[in-house]
Amino acid sequence: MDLSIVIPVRDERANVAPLVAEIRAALDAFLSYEILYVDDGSRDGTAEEIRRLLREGAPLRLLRHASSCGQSAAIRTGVKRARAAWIATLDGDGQNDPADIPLLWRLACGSPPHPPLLLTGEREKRRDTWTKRQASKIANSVRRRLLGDGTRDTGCGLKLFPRALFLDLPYFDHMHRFLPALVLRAGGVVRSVPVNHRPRGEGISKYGTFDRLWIGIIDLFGVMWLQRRASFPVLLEEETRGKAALSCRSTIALEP
Ligand SMILES: Nc1nc2c(ncn2[C@@H]2O[C@H](COP(=O)(O)OP(=O)(O)O)[C@@H](O)[C@H]2O)c(=O)[nH]1
Ligand SMILES: [Mg+2]
Repeated sequence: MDLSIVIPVRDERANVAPLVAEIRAALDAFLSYEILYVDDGSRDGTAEEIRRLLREGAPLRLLRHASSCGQSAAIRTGVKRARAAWIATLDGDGQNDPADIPLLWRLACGSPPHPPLLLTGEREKRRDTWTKRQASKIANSVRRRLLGDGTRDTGCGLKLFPRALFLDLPYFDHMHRFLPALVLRAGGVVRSVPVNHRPRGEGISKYGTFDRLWIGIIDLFGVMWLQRRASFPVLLEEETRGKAALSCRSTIALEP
């Protein structure tokens, strides 16, 4: 299998079938993949809808949290259970366009395995309310300046990365919005790719403007602290019994 597509959802029942149809249309002839829906305590019948599609033979897996633990937790659950070495994440409300995945996949395939690569979507034309766009603009520019992660838009749900890279990153609530800084900290490289953005399908946003802003400030200081405390040794050698000596590099070590 080439790719695991991880979709965190809370109360997105009406958006599941259209998104799955779009993913199939974009990827069926292109690569082998699975779709992991991570349902995070939905109360609107999202899980039932995923089960219905599963019964119809869609290439789906359903993972459910016992109660709502947040978007980052859902992404991590999906990545942990994924079967492919590469992960794509997508929002479950239809704002990301699955037709962008082949482009990201081609870029990933054309890149060397080291240093590991995070491809992150950059929403060129945001299809959100004016307030959300302004709040996001301010948050993105403060974050970029303080973290120096060179990424204009970290909030896009569409990303592609190696599973092993993600699992090596420090985990905390809302960490999915700091992936570029965390990947750079781990010695990886980050490339932003312009992608399509669309209005939300059905339902309402799960985030207010200000709840994310306040917690985002705390997270920002947390990530700055992590950046200052980073230390990744380059593994030069591993000697075992006998004379076999292996010289290799840690998969995500910084070049000296
Ligand atoms: N698993 C999980 N997913 C969430 C949660 N909050 C939001 N999401 C999902 O994350 C994606 C982005 O959320 P959304 O409400 O569209 O945020 P917005 O696009 O910034 O308004 C959607 O797929 C949501 O279903 C949550 O608490 N848990
Ligand atoms: Mg959305």
